[in-house]
Amino acid sequence: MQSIFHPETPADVKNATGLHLVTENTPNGQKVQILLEELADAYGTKWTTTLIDTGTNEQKKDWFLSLNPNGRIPIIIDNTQSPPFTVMETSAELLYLLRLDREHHFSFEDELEQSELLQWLIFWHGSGAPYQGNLRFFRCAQEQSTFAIERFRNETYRVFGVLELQLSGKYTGQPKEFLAGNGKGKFTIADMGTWAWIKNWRQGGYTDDEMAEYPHVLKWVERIAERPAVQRGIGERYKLS
Ligand SMILES: N[C@@H](CCC(=O)N[C@@H](CS)C(=O)NCC(=O)O)C(=O)O
Repeated sequence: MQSIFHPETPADVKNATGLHLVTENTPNGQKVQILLEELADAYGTKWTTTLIDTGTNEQKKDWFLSLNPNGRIPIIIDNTQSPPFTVMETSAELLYLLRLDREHHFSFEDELEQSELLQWLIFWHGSGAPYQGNLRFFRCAQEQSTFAIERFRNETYRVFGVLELQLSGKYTGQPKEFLAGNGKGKFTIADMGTWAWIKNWRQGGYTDDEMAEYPHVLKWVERIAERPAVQRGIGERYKLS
């Protein structure tokens, strides 16, 4: 079978043993960085990391595309599998890493609670990240399109409102600390996937007054930001020097 590695694959990627993460310290990279850091605290999980700078288009080179044809970070390479197994797409990566969450610290044993986790994980992956990502893209674009900016600004804000409904318990009578799970919920990969993006709400150009409409979302952002593993997951280890 052909190797997943290319002649130009960087040595630290090719020679890695165990779990390896190719990432950049952006919201998508941070989703997976945070879970790995949480797994390290809970189970002593170990992994190695290659940081790339997507500004240089490293992710469009053959060595990268042979690991992820979509040419985007992050990628997991699991060298404990033979041959090494690659995982692309952040939510699939979070779900893949749950194999290490033997005691269900960041997921659920109960099928219905796990379904809730999947609903919120996929809701963000499909309806939050693309809107917020496009909002940033069009706000930073050389050619300014008011129509596109307004569209993605409104949709992202609407999605924040959906999370506010879930966290406030407006229609269920059950305020929640985290997106999924019975009662007040439990901190899971659904929160990790969503938080890595929403914490950057200021970059979307939203005002304090606008976000004050979503007090439960703001409290949830703060609650998650307090976790040491979350702080490490967005911290120095992932900054290119
Ligand atoms: N749907 C993908 C999105 C990944 C993604 O957009 N990653 C960005 C960084 S946040 C990237 O690699 N951008 C570089 C590019 O588009 O070439 C996922 O969830 O993994």
